[in-house]
Amino acid sequence: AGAPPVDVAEAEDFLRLFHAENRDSGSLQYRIDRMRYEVETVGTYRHTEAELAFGARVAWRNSARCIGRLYWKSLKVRDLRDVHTVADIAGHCVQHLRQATNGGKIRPVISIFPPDTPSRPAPRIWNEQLIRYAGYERRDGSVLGDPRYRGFTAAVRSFGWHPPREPGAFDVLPLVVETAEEGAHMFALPRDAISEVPLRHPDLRWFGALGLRWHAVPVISNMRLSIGGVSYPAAPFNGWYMGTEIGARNLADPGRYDLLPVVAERLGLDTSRPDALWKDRALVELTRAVQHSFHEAGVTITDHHTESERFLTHVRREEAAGRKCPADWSWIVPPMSGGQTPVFHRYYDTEPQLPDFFTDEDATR
Ligand code: HEM
Ligand code: NRG
Repeated sequence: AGAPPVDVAEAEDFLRLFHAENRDSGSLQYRIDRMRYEVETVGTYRHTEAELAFGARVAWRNSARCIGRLYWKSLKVRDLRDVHTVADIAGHCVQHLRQATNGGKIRPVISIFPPDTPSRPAPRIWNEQLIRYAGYERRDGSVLGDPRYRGFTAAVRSFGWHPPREPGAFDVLPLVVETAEEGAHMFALPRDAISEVPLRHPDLRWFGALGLRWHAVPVISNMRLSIGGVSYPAAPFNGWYMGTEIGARNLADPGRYDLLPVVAERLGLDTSRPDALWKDRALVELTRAVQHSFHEAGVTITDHHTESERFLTHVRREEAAGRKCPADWSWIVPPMSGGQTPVFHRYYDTEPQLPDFFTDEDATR
């Protein structure tokens, strides 16, 4: 079924915001009247290109969990509202990867596919990110690869996806794109659209032999972009990584690659007592390896000290512009050395603002 009719009050709030921040955009009253007429007749309205780009940038600006918002105005917006077939959508996701990767000098990009409307439901991308690694559950319950994606991996396998002949810890999963007209279809990403960084440590020679790697660009593809009452469920976006996301979470969390015991052992640490802080020491070396390797590979990455400073600059700028900046402390504070970053030592506005990104239930669940 299609979407419920657009909430006119929310649409009006958005158009007022757009006009307040874009003084040269013509008559507000005329725009509101036209929107109302469209919603009355077809239950939705079409954003202008300028409204769409502004809406996406402001959704980033309002993302309370994002520490990287200083550069919200620089988001490159791809208007793909007229792309409807699963094959074309998948093709544009591949193009997104190439444009965003940009040979390592990563550009923040969002690709906006058709919205949910009463007459036509929006396409959906099942993947949480365009590039993610398979997790293969073994008979004994242990997992090869990323345990976070063992459910998704099982789902695409039952759909007919075959893992490589020799399954590994970093096998890129296929894309799954679904439309009402065509159903769900699977697409392998071309190898040359996937940029990855092999991980080495600046001083520990043995580190490279662990065979670790990570993909260069995080493209979140399962969040719904909401602009002025219109929902865009397929709107993959990316910035670049902060090293802790990979080194202190993806590779370290017990429910993910769980590598701290491995690294600590190679470091020769006493892992028998928590108060020896072996986890903390392993975390630092793992995250140093991430920062170092991305840097050496010429792939944009930031660190939690730099990004915390930038974020507070962003908060100050927003205040100077007379706006509230919603922020969720528990997501903004980095997962290591929190107290050493300035974002730790204060509170934030928590009142959500629109437009924003939302996480809906996985299409696979
Ligand atoms: C979350 C950094 C760009 C929207 C985050 C997180 C970090 C981060 C560290 C927390 C992730 C976690 O703990 O799992 C950055 C950096 C960027 C960037 C360094 C570089 C430019 C963007 C862009 C958008 C965006 C371009 C959207 C247009 C979000 C959203 C979340 C988030 C919606 C919350 C994700 C969730 O709920 O799972 N970001 N970000 N970010 N970011 Fe950014
Ligand atoms: N922690 C996730 C990515 C979440 C968003 N982080 C960003 N977003 N940097 C991970 O893959 O580790 N971004 O748009 O750049």
